[in-house]
Amino acid sequence: MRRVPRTRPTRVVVFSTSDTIVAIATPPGHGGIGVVRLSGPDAHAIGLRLIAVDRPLEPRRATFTSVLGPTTADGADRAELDHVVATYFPAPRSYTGDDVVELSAHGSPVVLRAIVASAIEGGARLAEPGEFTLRAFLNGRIDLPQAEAVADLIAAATPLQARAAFDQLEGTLTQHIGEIDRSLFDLAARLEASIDFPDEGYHFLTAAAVATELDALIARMSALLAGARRGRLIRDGLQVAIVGAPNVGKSSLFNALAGAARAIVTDVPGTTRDLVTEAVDIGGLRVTLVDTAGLHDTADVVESEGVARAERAQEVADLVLFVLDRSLPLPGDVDPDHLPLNNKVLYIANKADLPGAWSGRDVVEVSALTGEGLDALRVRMAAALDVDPLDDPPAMTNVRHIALVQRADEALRRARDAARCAGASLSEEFVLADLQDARAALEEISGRRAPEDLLAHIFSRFCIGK
Ligand SMILES: Nc1nc2c(ncn2[C@@H]2O[C@H](COP(=O)(O)OP(=O)(O)OP(=O)(O)O)[C@@H](O)[C@H]2O)c(=O)[nH]1
Ligand SMILES: [Mg+2]
Repeated sequence: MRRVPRTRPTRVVVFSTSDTIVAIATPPGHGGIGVVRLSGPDAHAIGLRLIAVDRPLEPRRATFTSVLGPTTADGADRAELDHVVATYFPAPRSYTGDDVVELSAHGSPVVLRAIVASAIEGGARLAEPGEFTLRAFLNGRIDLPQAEAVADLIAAATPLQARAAFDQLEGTLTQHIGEIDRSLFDLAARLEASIDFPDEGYHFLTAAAVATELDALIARMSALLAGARRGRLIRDGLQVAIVGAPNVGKSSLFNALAGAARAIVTDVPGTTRDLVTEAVDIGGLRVTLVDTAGLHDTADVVESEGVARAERAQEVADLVLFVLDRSLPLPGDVDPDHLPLNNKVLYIANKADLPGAWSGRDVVEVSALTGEGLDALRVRMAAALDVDPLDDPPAMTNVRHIALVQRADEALRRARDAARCAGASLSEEFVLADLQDARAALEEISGRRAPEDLLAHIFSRFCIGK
């Protein structure tokens, strides 16, 4: 058979809100409760068909009832599948902004799938990944950063990540961007008035006044960007590589920090040959620890590939834990008081439970075996990564937003510099063009001007039911 080349994407992105969608909203598997969510114009009608209730559901009231199986050919009474609590959220005051019905049954995949199947039989369509949240966006309930925050909140692995995501969901970033955008709109309107009424013989705005207003906006953007590095680390987490000579206890330290015997530990040098990773919470940050092969010259092909991988992991890491064995003399060329310090490396003197052969300034003494010094090490790691979990998370954490604010910031700086140099001969058109660039970037953040493929990309990160 001839294969027809695929021209359409495998997943159709739906930007319509005119049909009714259904999905299991709780995670796959067995649980105490499982929720099926219906959203769309027929949610209430389809929902009513599924349950043993013969009058309209009262808005926002939990109704205890039963969910019914499919109709049979002989017209016999439909069997009850489970008890459910049905709740109806009429538009627009629902999660999606559509009419929504939520059925909370016991968390049985069999029951939940049967409810979804009946809803589809009743006219609903299975929701695409992220489609409930997409509808909330399309219906204007939330903007794009808030929709992205839902995905971040669901995916959060540390309390700090969850807090940053929740702030964004609450609209912290939306508010900052909105205020800057409104000021830009206002300034652009006044500049346009200057262009439209040239006969008045004067500029509505002096170049100096424009520059001053732009300075204030640039300061606001700079404040947003100042927290961005920390924000990005909070959201995306970071990589910490554990490196050092063979047998110094890298894998033991890795296991101790991970709280599980993930990596193989033996007294044979060259035990670890591949990268082993594990996500841990260091001071509220999501850190991916990477255990590596001991760095040394070797003729063994497997080991030398391991060493090459270790070197690459060390290069890309946000922080390197360089492990030394404190119970053995250091190699002659290493002076423990003058280690090549930089803000990317922490030197660890491991095996502190054994008699020490040396000590050094700026090294963190630990015993991976007894756990001694590990808390201090975590504190040093958090400090080296320069992210204090006790501080409020910054408003911006997402590289997409950061890049767009940078673009807007550059456009405003161009406009400001033009206004500064212009004196009496201010060219409103030039300044306006830069202001429009800045506004376009800000509107791409909020989603007011987001292309469909961007939306598709963002919402495809969600799972079905979100
Ligand atoms: N006494 C003592 N022994 C330790 C400590 N940490 C590791 N060891 C021992 O040191 C040996 C090597 O430990 P590993 O964790 O496998 O060392 P590694 O650096 O991962 O070694 P390679 O993977 O071969 O490079 C094992 O026998 C461990 O039990 C420690 O803090 N104290
Ligand atoms: Mg190892």
